[in-house]
Amino acid sequence: AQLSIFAQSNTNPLPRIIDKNGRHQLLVDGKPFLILGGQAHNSSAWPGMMPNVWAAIKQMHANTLEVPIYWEQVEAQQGKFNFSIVDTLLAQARARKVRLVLLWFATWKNGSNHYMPQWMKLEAGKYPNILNRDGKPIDSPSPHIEATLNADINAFTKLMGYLKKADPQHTVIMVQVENEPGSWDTVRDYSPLAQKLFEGQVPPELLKPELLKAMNVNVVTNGTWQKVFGDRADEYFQAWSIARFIGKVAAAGKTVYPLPLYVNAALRDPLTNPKASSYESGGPTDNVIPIWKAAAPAIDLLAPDIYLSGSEKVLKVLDLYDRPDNTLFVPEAGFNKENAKYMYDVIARGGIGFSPFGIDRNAEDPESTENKDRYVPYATSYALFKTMMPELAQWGFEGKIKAVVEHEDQADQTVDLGQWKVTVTFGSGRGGTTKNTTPNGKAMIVKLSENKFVLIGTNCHIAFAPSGNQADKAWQYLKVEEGKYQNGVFKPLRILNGDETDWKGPNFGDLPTVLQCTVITR
Ligand code: N0T
Repeated sequence: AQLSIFAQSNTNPLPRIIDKNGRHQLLVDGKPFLILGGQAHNSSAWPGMMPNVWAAIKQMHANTLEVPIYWEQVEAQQGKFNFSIVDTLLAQARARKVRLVLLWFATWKNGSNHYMPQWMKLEAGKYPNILNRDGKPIDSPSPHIEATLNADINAFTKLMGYLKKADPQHTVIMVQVENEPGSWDTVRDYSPLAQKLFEGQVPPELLKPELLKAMNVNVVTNGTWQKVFGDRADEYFQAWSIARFIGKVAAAGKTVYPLPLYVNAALRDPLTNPKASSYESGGPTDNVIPIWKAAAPAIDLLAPDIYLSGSEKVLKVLDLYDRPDNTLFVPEAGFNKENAKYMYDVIARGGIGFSPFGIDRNAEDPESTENKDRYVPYATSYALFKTMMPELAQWGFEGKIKAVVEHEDQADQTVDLGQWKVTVTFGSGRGGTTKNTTPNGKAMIVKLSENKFVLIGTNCHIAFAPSGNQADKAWQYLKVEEGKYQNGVFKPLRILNGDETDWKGPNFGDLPTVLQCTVITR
């Protein structure tokens, strides 16, 4: 038996992302997977810090930990690698049946070089930072330096090679290459070396008509950055340069061990097309996704870090990163109770996962109201989703789910499902007479067949009305069952009726529940 277990784990297929009809799915061990994640704080990937991180993962019922690997730690001396932290993380994750997403904190961490090893920091001439328009040094590494690129490639390929050997069971399912790359405080590098490149020709990869059209740029066949891209030239040059660099690091790592790889973005306001001087320039912000795709084909997806607030902005961000050529994944979201609802929209879009940032803080004092407030909305959803993960992932992949999240105005929302119109009202009490104290209501409506639905939600009511060619008919619930999925089968606990369904439809409280219902016209 021992032998066959090992044999199986060694032949498990690699985690990968598949695409169909412009939608996406993450497969782990060949099966649909959702990352119900939590990210550790930046300085927590040290053995002495891990107990709190694991306690937080447990409290949250998360199935995946996102955790950094620090270049400065694994290659403290040039050319001498020590991956004992990887061993520690692998062993501890396996003991808890939790998967890992490793975050390669290397040349860029939030736009700076702070995770470069000391031997690099001490050789600023060899591994330089960039200069702003006035020639002043900026706390951000240059993407134009061969020595920096080669050093990062060397370290990253060593990490991927180590994983390939140490992790035949694929505890690590994905790797983030760098962290929020780009530059704060200058739109691009103005060093003489960069200036020369900037005055050169735009590379042919960016002169494709579809790409230029997608970026609202007049199609031209050649020219300088300034000529082709006008007042966005500085930012696009920075994006191309950084994406090229990271694309080469990713490609080298992938050749050694082809796990899915991604790059995360410090976002810009998605609604106002602000100037690049107001956000981190050169990272994969929504406006430069086509540049990143062309420059870094080894990167599987570009992922938004959600620190903006307001449902209009956040939902717009999810829409901008959910594309036929980009799988939606939210690797970081501010760890607050408002953000948990967006997970529903991510799943409905066929996104592959969600993770609040800085989870270990809830383990410091798990009983404090402040911490409970923050993590319970994630914990309750994760606990439920874990029981029906393959179903949720598959429904999302097939486009069967509509999600509704409560907006700040707390207004009712309707969803059109062809023969049925579904109205979601927010609040509690009979018919939702008591408004939610925060706009945290959320629902998923899964259309199993024309008249049969799965409903999942909190802090709302969900009601049906005949629509389309049956619009004038009367209707009723034939049956509403509350229950749970177990090994792919819905197991009813009870039939809901009377007060539990009569007042604007089934009533969802603070704890997410799963209902299966059939509706009829008459
Ligand atoms: C995030 C996190 C961590 C409109 C901040 C957010 C993490 C990094 N950066 O706690 O440092 O490693 O990825 C940047 C937030 C920008 C705010 C823009 C407001």
